[in-house]
Amino acid sequence: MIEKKVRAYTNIALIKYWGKRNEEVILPTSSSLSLTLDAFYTETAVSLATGAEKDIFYLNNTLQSVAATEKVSRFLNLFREATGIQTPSVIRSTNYVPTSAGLASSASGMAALAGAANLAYGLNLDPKELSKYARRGSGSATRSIYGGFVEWQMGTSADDSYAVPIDDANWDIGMVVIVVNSQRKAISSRIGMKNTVETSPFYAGWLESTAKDLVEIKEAIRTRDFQKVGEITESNGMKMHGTMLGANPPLSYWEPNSIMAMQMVRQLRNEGIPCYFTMDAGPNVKVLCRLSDSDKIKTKLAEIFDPEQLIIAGPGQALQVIAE
Ligand code: 2P0
Repeated sequence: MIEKKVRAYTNIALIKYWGKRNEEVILPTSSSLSLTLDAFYTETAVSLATGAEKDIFYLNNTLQSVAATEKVSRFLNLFREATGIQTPSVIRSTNYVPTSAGLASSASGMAALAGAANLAYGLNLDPKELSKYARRGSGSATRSIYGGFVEWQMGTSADDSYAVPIDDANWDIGMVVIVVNSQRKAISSRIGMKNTVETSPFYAGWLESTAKDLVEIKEAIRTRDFQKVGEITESNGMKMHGTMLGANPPLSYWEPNSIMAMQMVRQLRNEGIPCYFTMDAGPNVKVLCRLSDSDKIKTKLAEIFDPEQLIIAGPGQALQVIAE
């Protein structure tokens, strides 16, 4: 039998998602926009296991704990409820992330799982519906259904909060990812964003400002204005981190080398290479650049960082089905 796997690429937000208005079905407080990347992806196969009592979950060829399997099972329950097929599954998932980058994200993982479960349980969801399912696993996974630039529209309810492809990003754009630290972060983004929404006095300002950034970046993408896309990206990411500094207790994911990395990006800009940084819920720094400048940028960054900490990524594609 040919087993079908689904591959989903991860994405990095240029306009960030940082907060939920509904935690149960994962509805965000604002819309967000990302670039799907080709260098990091997850491949997952789900096969119905008639006769098994529970789901069996292998990640990178290793049988996973009860807790990790339950998280996957809760997600697969959405597909079982929708189809009435109660059969458990064997889930085999592999993260393709360059050497210990610490970037194995829930975005590609949950998107690939949604795609594989869609095949196994025969739901036949189209990409829009699939992005709603992926959303229930992890907010950022909503966007990994599509390639290039993708918007996750916050919507008004669980029915209209999904991703929309904006542009295939096929115009000399990419990222250099600086792996400052590949360890698991101490505070998950789920907890970090909840705390920020509940306690940061800056949060109202963030919501107002990020809505404007989204409108402007979409226009900049439409006109392929790289500088504008970069400036908005850098500013939006820093504002998100600003909301965390205002939380109680204050939260920061930065490390000394994160600041060093941002300083080097500014320096590269001063030297005439257009590039802009963004950071997520961790110390790693992602540099948005012209893909054609990425080797030059990597060489410069390698003056301080180990080349193994520097990963070049181009635009990634939409979720795809591949036969084993
Ligand atoms: C983003 N992040 O837009 C933002 C920016 C991190 C910082 O989405 O709770 O793992 O599963 O919905 O998607 C990371 O949060 O959180 C994230 P859940 P998720 O990419």
